[in-house]
Amino acid sequence: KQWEENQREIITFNTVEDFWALYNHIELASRLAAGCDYSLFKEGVKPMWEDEKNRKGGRWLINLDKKQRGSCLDNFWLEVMLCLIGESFDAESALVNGAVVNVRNRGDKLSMWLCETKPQEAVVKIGNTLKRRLGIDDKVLLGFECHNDTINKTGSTAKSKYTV
Ligand code: MGP
Repeated sequence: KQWEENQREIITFNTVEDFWALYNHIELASRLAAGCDYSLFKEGVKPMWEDEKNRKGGRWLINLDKKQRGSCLDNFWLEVMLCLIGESFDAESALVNGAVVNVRNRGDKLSMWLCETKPQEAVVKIGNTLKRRLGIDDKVLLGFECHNDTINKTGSTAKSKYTV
């Protein structure tokens, strides 16, 4: 199937209570089959590069190693979702469109999707907040990729526009 056909809308929620009702009802990311994703986006934004709100944007990417599925994946994904629904990025929250978790055998990935790749100061502030909220060690670098670079990448990784 085409990638887009495999994206299924599950639910729209407006309250924290409804978020927890959903969260308590669905599988943890770590229990999904390899190849599956969860996406959580603001209402009206499709979790794809082509969406008008994503087209000029990019993502902060967190690459996990295989061992971290058991130790970090579910906690990190919950914290990423709580950052989104709690609008934890202050004035920069308007830049944030959503987040994705990719469950992959070669290493799971989490990403926070932004509607713009500029201004640098705001994008970097979001990256730093994300890193701090997840308790990621300073020595571990997170990269921000423009979707255009991800779309056109030739190898397994796209170049990073910023790192924190
Ligand atoms: P992926 O699922 O984001 O990552 O993209 P994965 O599986 O780790 O693969 P890798 O390429 O990052 O190593 C896998 C493939 O899904 C992409 O190469 C695209 O073919 C397709 N795809 C992913 N996304 C996020 C999109 C999207 O937004 N739009 C379209 N059209 N295809 C996408």
